[in-house]
Amino acid sequence: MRMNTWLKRLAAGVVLPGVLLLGACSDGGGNATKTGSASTEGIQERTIKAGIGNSEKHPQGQGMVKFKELVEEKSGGKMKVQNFFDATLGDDQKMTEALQAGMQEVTVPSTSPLVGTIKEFGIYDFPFVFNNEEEAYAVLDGAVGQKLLDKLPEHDLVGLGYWENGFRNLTNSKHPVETAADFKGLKIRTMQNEVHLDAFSKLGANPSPMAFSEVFTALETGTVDGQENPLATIQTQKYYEVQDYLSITKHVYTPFVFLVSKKFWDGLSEEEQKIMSEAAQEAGKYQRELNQKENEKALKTLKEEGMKINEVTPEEMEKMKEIIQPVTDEYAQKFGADLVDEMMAEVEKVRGK
Ligand code: TK8
Repeated sequence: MRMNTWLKRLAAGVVLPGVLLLGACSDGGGNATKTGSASTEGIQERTIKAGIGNSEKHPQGQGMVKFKELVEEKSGGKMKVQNFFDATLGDDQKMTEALQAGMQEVTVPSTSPLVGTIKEFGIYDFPFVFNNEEEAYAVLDGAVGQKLLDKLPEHDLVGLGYWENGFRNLTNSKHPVETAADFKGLKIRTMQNEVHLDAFSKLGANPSPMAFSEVFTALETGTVDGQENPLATIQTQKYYEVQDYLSITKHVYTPFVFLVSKKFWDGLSEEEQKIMSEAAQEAGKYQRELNQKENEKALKTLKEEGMKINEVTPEEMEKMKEIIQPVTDEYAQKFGADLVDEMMAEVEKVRGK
């Protein structure tokens, strides 16, 4: 009997380094899928509740479907992701609070409504900073983006990278917006974000902040005349049913940030954290590519749906930018001039290439 127990202990002692070694080997091999299934020792049965505001059809929804597939595959089916779309768990702010409280595990909000928690995220809300996605990626995936993600843990959140919401365009029920003067008097729904509010006020519009899930009804009932979002959202939310005019303003690029509840994260093994992190990044890469494609397609669909679409000339965009500049300058001071300079230097680097 005694001998037997000793043997077992010995065996356990021998097996342990073996498992560690196996883990180390597959890490070095860089094959993420194998890492997950080769050593499921450090992986427990878990259910991850993940929610977003957009629909499953939206590129963000498709990104979540991909995230689910990847987590389940990498964990050998032990970690399950339960996706909730269309703000059924609440809007961006509410879901972020649920993560902080440990009631929900994952959400991927726009960064804009996070400014109430971490003001520096507002640097992404400055209008007309990025000319294209590549410039945005350089900032988000570089040192500046990481600095902001590093601020999340002290607010009970962990950030695993940025996904893409994209360039926002204006829709409204009144008239085409071709010049800065055309904003005058338009009641526009904005996200819950001061930079957006002040920028639209400066242009002469009448902005009001509102949670995403309330937008369609507000447009339909005429509580507001217009809203602004990337084309894929205008399509999947069917805003074209209640909005006649689409103006390609591309006035701001907004990212999504992949958030995990810190309470949940801290209870994960290193292996499980790695699975989550790799899945978020791989799904993010897929989501960005899909988003660009879908935005292009959406323009055609929105035209077919009968929206009257107008471009805004670079000259007019420049004028809009000038009008908004005092707002940008004011908030640059609030968020940290050094941080803003660092962001702009990153953009300049891409432009110089
Ligand atoms: C979805 C939102 C949305 C955003 C907005 O939860 O609120 O207008 O663009 O996509 O994050």
